[in-house]
Amino acid sequence: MKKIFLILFLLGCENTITDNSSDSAISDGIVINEINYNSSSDLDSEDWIELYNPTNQTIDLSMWEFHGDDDVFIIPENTILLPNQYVVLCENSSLFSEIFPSVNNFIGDFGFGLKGGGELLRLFDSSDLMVDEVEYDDITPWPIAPDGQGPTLELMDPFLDNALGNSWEASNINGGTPGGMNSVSNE
Ligand SMILES: [Ca+2]
Ligand SMILES: [Ca+2]
Ligand SMILES: [Ca+2]
Ligand SMILES: [Ca+2]
Repeated sequence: MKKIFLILFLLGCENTITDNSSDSAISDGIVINEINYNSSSDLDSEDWIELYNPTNQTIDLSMWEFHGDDDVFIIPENTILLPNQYVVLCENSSLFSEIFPSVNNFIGDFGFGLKGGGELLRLFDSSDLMVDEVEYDDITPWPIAPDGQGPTLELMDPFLDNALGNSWEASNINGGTPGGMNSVSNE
C-alpha cells in the first residue's frame, strides 16, 4: 500500500513540475504570436517578432530579455503592454517603419537576424523567469512559406501551444500582420 502511495506521490510531483512550467508561461501571459524570420525580397523589413498580451492584466515588459540562439535584446524601460495589445520587436526599426508606416507599436533595434533554418527564441521576464519559448523551423510541421516567400509565421490562437509547429500557419497577408491580430486567427 505504501508503495502505491509513493508511486502516486512521485507521479503527482512529476505532473506538478510539468504543469508548473506551462502554468508559469500562461500566468505570465505574454505570448510570442508572430515571427518574421525571412522576409521576401520585395518586402524586406528585416526580422521581427510580435508579442501579444492575451490576459486582462497590464504587463510591464521593462528589462525583459528576448533571446535568440546567440544574442540577447533587453526590452527598454517603460514598455507596458495593455490587455489584448501587441508589440513588435524588430531587428531594424527604420527599415521596419519604411515597410509598415502605419504600425507604431514596435520597439527595437534588437540588431540580430533570426535564422533562416530555425532558431530557439525565448522571452524572460525581469526576474529571469522564462515566459515563453518557440523553436521555429522551416520544415513541416511548420509552415514553409514564411521562409522567404512573403508570409510570416502566425500563431492561430494565442492560447494554443506555440512550441508546436501545428499551432502556426503562414499568414494570409504578404508581410504578415505586425502589431495587430493575426490573419489566421479565428477570433
Ligand atoms: Ca532572417
Ligand atoms: Ca530556410
Ligand atoms: Ca508557449
Ligand atoms: Ca500579428
